[in-house]
Amino acid sequence: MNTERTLVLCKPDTVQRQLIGRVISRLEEKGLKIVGMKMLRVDEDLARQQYQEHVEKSFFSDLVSFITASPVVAIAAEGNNAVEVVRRLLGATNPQDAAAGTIRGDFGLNLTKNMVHGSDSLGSAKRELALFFSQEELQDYPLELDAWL
Ligand code: IDP
Ligand code: MG
Repeated sequence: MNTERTLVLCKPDTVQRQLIGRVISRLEEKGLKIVGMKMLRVDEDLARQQYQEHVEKSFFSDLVSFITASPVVAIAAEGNNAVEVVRRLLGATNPQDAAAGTIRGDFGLNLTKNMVHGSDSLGSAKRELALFFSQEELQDYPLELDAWL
């Protein structure tokens, strides 16, 4: 087992299109454990920190306008190789290229408004989780289905 935690964001388009539950279902169905979740408004400062690698890119201002335009839902997801597993669940960055069966492949067509974010490495995951969650906001608990039936 290589248990990891990663950050998933339901971006503003997911919130506006009322698809938050569909994204959460994909994570849960895969067997990932949700260990933190909150709705918040990303401000420009947080957007710059979250997307620091893209500040020089031509699309950066569009990206910041988009990500700050409406609340997002931040999710901390835990599981075996969670970072890579989540990236595969999300699909390619451009929803037009994303495979059917992935979230981006199934729900969108717009390169900027591509529904979801997932950390791209374990290092990014640690950095990004710390941007969105305090230690106290992340839960440690076992999944014990049988005990709850
Ligand atoms: P990722 O979300 O799959 O990791 P990144 O290359 O890190 O993709 O880009 C971050 C976000 O910036 C994307 O999810 C998308 O919302 C937006 N984006 C990426 N490339 C472009 C582009 O060429 N034009 C407009 N928006 C883009
Ligand atoms: Mg990225």
